[in-house]
Amino acid sequence: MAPERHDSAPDPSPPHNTAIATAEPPRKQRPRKIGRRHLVTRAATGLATLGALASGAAAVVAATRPVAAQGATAGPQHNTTGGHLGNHQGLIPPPQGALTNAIVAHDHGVQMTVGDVDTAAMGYDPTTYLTTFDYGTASTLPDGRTLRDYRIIAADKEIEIAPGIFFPAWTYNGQVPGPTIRCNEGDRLRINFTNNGSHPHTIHFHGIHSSFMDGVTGIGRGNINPGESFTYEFDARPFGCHLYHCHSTPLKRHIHKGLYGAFIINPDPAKHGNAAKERHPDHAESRRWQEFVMIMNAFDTTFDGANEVYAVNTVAFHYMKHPIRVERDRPVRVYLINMTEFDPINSFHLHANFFDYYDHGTTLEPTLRTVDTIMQCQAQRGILEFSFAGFEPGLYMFHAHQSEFPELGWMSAFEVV
Ligand SMILES: [Cu+2]
Repeated sequence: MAPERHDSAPDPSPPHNTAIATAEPPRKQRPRKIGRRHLVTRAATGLATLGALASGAAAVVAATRPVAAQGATAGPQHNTTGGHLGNHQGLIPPPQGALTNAIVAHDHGVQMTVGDVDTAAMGYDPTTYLTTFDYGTASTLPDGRTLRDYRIIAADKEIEIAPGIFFPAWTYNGQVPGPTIRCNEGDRLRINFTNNGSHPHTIHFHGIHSSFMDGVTGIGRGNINPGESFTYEFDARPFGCHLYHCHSTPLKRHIHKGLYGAFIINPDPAKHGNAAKERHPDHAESRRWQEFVMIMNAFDTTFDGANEVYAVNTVAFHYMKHPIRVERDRPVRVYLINMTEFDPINSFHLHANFFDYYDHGTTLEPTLRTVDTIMQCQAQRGILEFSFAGFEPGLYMFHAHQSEFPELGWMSAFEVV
């Protein structure tokens, strides 16, 4: 059981930079209650693992003392794009770039995790995930249509969702979210699925297909038991921003453990006209766009049916520490999906800008225009389109607007250059 920190408790694990930490002026140290649990804000010393947490600890990580960063300045260091991001205390380690100098917190404000997860060890990098699309292995059917074969393997795997916080996930292809499956409208898809996990699983696609291929417990092929394989086969329709996930029971546990991914079907310009070319990589019109896949997710690290860590694409605060680079003269398209379990909704708010929104991505005309906040229930999704053309270069935040979620990890930034 991990010890919970109290005012009088000695620090069982000193911060990396003891010299600087002790040079700080005396401050009253007390755990900050952030939402349901205390969130981690300390050096990445690997001080807590899920096993310890699951054994009864009340806090995700029971330490809140800010760790001074070497070289951090004592005075304000305001960025030109966001004064409230000024560096007053140096709560995080030395930043990686000039612009990221601005990403620090007031001592009375938003906190974030210190250090970074080991993306190499995890075999998954949220930055790479944003722009990685799996088009499968393509071949041509006798009728001239494109056939795409995909391989998806379910397996149990421990993943790092915040520095030192490990979660025993169930994964598709060893990552959470699973790979982004992408194709063109009308393609024939074959999803070769093998369950190497410890529980029965399925793949349920949001799309149009037969009952037998629906990938739910008790209907059609139903559960794929450990060691079994099955090939889901159907045509890619309708175009849009969709998802896939396990539909074994209990559903909330199978989803929350990490079995989900994005499923994008590009619209066919032959059916829908020139506007479809903007979203279709085979056409030059699409190439000016900067496309990113974002799945809003969360993790219940104590298995009590409530989340402790929130994120886009799994790792808390990843895009605050590694802002998403955007060229301001090229438009941005975000494929946004909510896979958060246990909370009824999640949301996306963009700072200093507005976007057009395409609910489910199934239309080529926006379903909402000129909004800066959108909410989604679980499995709802849509496409956001916006531009920073003419904007001042700098950092532009985006985050959930349920204020608890950003404080627990769902806080991000674009770096507009
Ligand atoms: Cu499952």
